Amino acid sequence: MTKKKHLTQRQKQRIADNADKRLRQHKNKMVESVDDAAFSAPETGLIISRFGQHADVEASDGQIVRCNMRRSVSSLVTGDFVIWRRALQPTGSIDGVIDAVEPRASVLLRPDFYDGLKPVAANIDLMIIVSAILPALSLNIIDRYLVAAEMTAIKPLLVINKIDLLNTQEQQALAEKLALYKNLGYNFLMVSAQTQQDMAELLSYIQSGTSIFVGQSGVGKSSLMNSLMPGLAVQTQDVSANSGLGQHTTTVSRLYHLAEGGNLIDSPGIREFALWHLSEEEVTRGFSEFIPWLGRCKFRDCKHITDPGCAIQHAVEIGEISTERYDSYLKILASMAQDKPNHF
Ligand SMILES: Nc1nc2c(ncn2[C@@H]2O[C@H](COP(=O)(O)OP(=O)(O)O)[C@@H](O)[C@H]2O)c(=O)[nH]1
Ligand SMILES: [Mg+2]
Ligand SMILES: [Zn+2]
Repeated sequence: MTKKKHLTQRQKQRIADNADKRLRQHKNKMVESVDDAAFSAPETGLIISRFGQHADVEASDGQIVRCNMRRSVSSLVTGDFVIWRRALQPTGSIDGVIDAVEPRASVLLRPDFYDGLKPVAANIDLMIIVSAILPALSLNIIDRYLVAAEMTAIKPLLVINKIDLLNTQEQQALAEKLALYKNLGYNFLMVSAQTQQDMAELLSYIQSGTSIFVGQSGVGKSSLMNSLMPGLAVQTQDVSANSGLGQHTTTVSRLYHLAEGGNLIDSPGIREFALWHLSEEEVTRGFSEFIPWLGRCKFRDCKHITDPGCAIQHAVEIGEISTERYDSYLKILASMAQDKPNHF
């Protein structure tokens, strides 16, 4: 008896649910048809910037139209290619709707301490990792960014800024130190945003495709961007006045076209990112020269630290992997264990 009653209740619930669903579908259809009458035919566009539920879409004719996003569009960032439609009667405020996002060739994710992994920019071809003579040049920080680049499959370019602070001899010594990266297949440039040294060469990398600057606060990313796009006037800051800590910029990402060709994405949120979200294995694979040695260690769960029969340690001993890069790897592993929030 109780069983029968239970079933009846469930059936009732199901009928009610179905009626609800039909009503929702009908309503959605009505919304769609109203929308269809208000908007022109679908076209492709490029996301210049996103603000909450709105985004600026660049049409193929270069016009920028602020659009609403359909609820089905769950993730949308600067650099995304979208299918969108213009309002037939533009009002000058929100004049289009974004229906769908095209598959991304690449996406840059930022590990957010509270929200987990968040996409910040899409379809990036080149990650320009900026370091500087001042604050002190750290190869370990370069290696961290390289690991992140390897994980995104976005091509990295190493840029050392403020080269004006070194004399010719010091510049030569630095170039020798950095030859290590060239041997690993990473290009590097030594530039000065201040004296314009080798800025033309940097421009040649940026002139095609879409690039993004990453690097610690104070290395000169804004200065480099201003030097490449003189009309832009990105705010620069004094290293002395800025400890680089506790700064929470909420500025949105934005895509700029260079007069000489190519796009630059300015994304304050991604400039200094951590590696919390990566596993130890991913960090290991982020050192591209380690990869041929992986799987050759004596123990399958080798940590490549003190384990006997470790192929990575062997490669370091015979000079196939540089001591600097191996030490840097150990340092990253150690710091990850320390910095990682509990939920990553
Ligand atoms: N000597 C020298 N200083 C520079 C150069 N580029 C930037 N700076 C200085 O470095 C500081 C930080 O620059 P900024 O562009 O704000 O760095 P960001 O935090 O990476 O965007 C500023 O005081 C700049 O004037 C350079 O090429 N040479
Ligand atoms: Mg800046
Ligand atoms: Zn090993």
